[in-house]
Amino acid sequence: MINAGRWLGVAGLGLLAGLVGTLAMALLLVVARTWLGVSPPPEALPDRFAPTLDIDTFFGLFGRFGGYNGLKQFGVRSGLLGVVAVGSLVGIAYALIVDGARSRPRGRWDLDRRGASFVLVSALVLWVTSLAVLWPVLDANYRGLPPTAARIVSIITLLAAYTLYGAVLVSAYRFLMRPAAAAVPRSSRVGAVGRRAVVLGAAGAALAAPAYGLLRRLYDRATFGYDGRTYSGPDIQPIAPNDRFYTVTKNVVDPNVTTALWRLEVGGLVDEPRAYTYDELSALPATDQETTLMCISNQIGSGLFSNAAWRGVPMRDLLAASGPRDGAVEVLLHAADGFTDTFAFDKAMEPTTMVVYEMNGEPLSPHHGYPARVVVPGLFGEKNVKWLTRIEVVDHDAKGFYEQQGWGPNFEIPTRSDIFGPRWARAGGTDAFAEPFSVGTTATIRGRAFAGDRGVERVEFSADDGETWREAKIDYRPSALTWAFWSADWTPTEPGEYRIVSRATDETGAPQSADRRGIVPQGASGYHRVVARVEGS
Ligand SMILES: Nc1nc2c(c(=O)[nH]1)N[C@H]1C(S)=C(S)[C@@H](COP(=O)(O)O)O[C@H]1N2
Ligand SMILES: [Mo]
Repeated sequence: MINAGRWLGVAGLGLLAGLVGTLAMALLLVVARTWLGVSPPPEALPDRFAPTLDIDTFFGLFGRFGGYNGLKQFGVRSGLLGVVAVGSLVGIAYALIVDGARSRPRGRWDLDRRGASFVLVSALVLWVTSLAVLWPVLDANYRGLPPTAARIVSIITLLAAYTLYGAVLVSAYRFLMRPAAAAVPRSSRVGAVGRRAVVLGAAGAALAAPAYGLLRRLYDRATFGYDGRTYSGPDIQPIAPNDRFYTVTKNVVDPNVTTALWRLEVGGLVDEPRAYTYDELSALPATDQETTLMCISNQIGSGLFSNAAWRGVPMRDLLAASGPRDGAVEVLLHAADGFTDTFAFDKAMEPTTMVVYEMNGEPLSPHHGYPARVVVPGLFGEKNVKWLTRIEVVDHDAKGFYEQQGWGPNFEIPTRSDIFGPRWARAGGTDAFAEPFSVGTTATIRGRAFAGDRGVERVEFSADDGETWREAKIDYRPSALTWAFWSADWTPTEPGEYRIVSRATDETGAPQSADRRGIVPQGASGYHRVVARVEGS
């Protein structure tokens, strides 16, 4: 006999029990994220699928959700909703199954067997599905465990989370439906269930409060404010202060590695795999090296682009200590956030390719890869893997996080130059100086040039959109691995509109390409043009 009122009541109680179970699970997951570094499914899922998108889809989603940050927020929010939805639905289904079997004999602990099996199977199915779907990202650990240990901890945490969910669901529902004494009239039995529902709701709120508090703490560290932060403007320095160095990350919340858990492993195709602690790494002979980093997504004239003085260990020292075998093709780099990237083994063996732990005399900051990152001169930013946990020597052409989307295949930084002073602004795709120039008054145009690891030989300057060129002065050029700062004095003689342009030549004698190319898939090229308005004096 169908009794819609009863059905709804039971479903409601199942929903309540399911939500309390979900809250208990959420608390466990957020505790595990905070102190153990395990990425919960709402955070792990977007990471799992981002590399599988092609670049056009990826950028298309940026457009729909308000940039990379909007997409990240959407991903996390959908994940949270998904968890609540699954937790609620399983709770409702459980209640209906148990309720449909009130007359069935009960097993141990007075549990309905079919209901208990349903919860057990649901938890197992969730666990196995999570492992299957999330497998490639289970090796992330935001506290710094290297990949294999990280994966084991992720697997155990997920099992614990789903088990806890099932146990709390069953207990909560049993608490709600505890049989009342037979003598109690039906009306007050309903009242008893209502009172217990209130008690259970309060217990749920008690679980929700700390979970929310920890979630808030994670949210306060979230990347919404700093991902894609540029270093630009007329006041930029040859060496960027650490807190202004450009920042790019795939993460919603960056790793906060603890050196107690962190290890740097060297493994794969080597005779002797090793794992270094932070103290062991920083006790090795160190090298200081100034090197400029630039993101592949840096538009011409933009500031995903900074220079710093790094201290660390040449990667080839670490590789040599493990004895790489014949047939090594690439190094596959793994990071605490599950990020991976690769470059040629020969590049890894160049003396300037480093694993660094200091930036401008200070330990790396959490956003720039504490405790250790790769610095690989000549290759785009993404190859400079932050929060490094493992260097794996491989015998094939492996693909990293972004390369899977279709970036590359060439990640060598082409020669380029741009203008940063006086101040200019970008509007409708045109860069124009903010203030007018005056006839007869000498102004100094300042800019930067970069040629990967090939070194900037010279920079030329044109005030007539490239019709005529003259040599710019080099103001800063410490080595071939860094940007150069340049300047040129300009005294306009006629009022009007001028197009100021620069071009660089690298130390091999190759000039910067004038071809305008967008950032996809191998980084932008072309001259930086800034429009100058000259007024009569
Ligand atoms: N582990 C990890 N390393 C990473 C990234 C990341 O998301 N995770 N982003 C890469 C990208 S795309 C760039 S451009 C540089 C940026 O380094 P920065 O933030 O220190 O400037 O880090 C690279 N290394
Ligand atoms: Mo990047």
